[in-house]
Amino acid sequence: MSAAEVNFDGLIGPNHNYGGLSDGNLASANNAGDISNPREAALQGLEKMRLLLRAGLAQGVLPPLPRPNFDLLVSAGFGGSDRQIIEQAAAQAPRLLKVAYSASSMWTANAATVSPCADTEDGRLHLTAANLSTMLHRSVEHPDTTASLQAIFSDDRYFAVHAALPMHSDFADEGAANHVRLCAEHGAPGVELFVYGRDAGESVAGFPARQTRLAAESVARGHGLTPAQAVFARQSRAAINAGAFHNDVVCVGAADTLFFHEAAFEDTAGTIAALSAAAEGLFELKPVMVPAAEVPLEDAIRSYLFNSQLLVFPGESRLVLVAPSEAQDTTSTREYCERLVSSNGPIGRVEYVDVRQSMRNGGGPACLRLRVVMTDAERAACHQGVLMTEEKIDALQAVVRKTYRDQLAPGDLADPALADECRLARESLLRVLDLEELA
Ligand code: SUG
Repeated sequence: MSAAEVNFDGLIGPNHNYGGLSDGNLASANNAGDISNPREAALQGLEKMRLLLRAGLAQGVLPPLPRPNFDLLVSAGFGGSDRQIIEQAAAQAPRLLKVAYSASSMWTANAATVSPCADTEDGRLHLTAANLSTMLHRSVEHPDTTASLQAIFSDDRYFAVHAALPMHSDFADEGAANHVRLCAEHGAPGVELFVYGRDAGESVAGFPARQTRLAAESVARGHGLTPAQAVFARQSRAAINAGAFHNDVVCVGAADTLFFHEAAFEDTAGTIAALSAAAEGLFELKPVMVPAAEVPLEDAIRSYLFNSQLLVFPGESRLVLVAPSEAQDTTSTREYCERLVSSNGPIGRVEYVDVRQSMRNGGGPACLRLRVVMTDAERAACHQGVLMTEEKIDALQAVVRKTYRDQLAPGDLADPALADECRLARESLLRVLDLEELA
């Protein structure tokens, strides 16, 4: 069956700020309290989308969620008018106000886990919203994310949108950031790799492990994957404790290629053997392991080399790695990339992109996108307003230029005018996407 990968990027909201909310995410911690530039952030994200669109790839977006999250503030006992809620929260619970204002839905790799129809028992495309239960600011995303997914993938002849798993640490789920699909070509049956950091009920020392094996297995079952197609691998504790809070900080895969750091998995040989066995008869796995001697784990995490998009570009015989510009600025990763493309391996080119505003919160090119492999019929059946054209990118950028601030300091969240600006900006974006129903 012929199918193509559509990357659904998170449209970065006007509330993008450096809240320092994510324990175990070094960039978030290091930049906590800095002044962000929401306008530049959104424009950078949209330019990345334009690059892929111009290369002939299909590009979608997921809209930003309504922020501040008044429901959360009301749950915490604040009441009255919007202005009063914000003023009280700013005075009494400033951290909670940051949580309510987080723009973290931009990282759509965490929005859901997706299995294309070629892999599922009922032949439909399955999406499970991630509960993101580990971090408070992320745990409140899933109801609105599910609503967005339902609005976009509403035709149940083609799509099954599953609600998030139960909100408990045993079911901790961070979506596609811990999931890699490998295949001969997008439309062919694939092998799905689920990476987890701990078992349900297990407590681990150090930074939080945000994905459990139980969550991964539950998603695979819900999607109707055959056991032979699903591989479960444990992320290494060393990687998590060095700051790889999701597997996609140390690993990315596409088509028949898995590109990963030596320290990504607890049992590298076992993981590769299990993937190769699952791939038998479908494709021959091409593992590209980056040794710590060439790229130290710290450099991999600081530069986000692996948080790149690995893409089949039309007309190019080898894969293209769309990497953050930080990987070009870091000597070991830049030199590694030069060797990588001049070898005759499966990755033929590296394209660097500037998504620095997002990177400073720990979100690289791969965090910003949710991969959805779709057949032509599925693409025709989904909501057309979110599929990008250059004109739509221009229109979104015009809204951003007109409505977003170019500076946002943590103290600015106390300004009740910001809440109105965010609402109006989001409404204008939703209008461009023909998604006013989500307003
Ligand atoms: O969950 N950062 C996000 C980054 C998510 C990156 N996604 C992937 N690796 N797929 C997180 O830690 C920081 C927000 C703040 O501190 O204001 C934040 O949520």
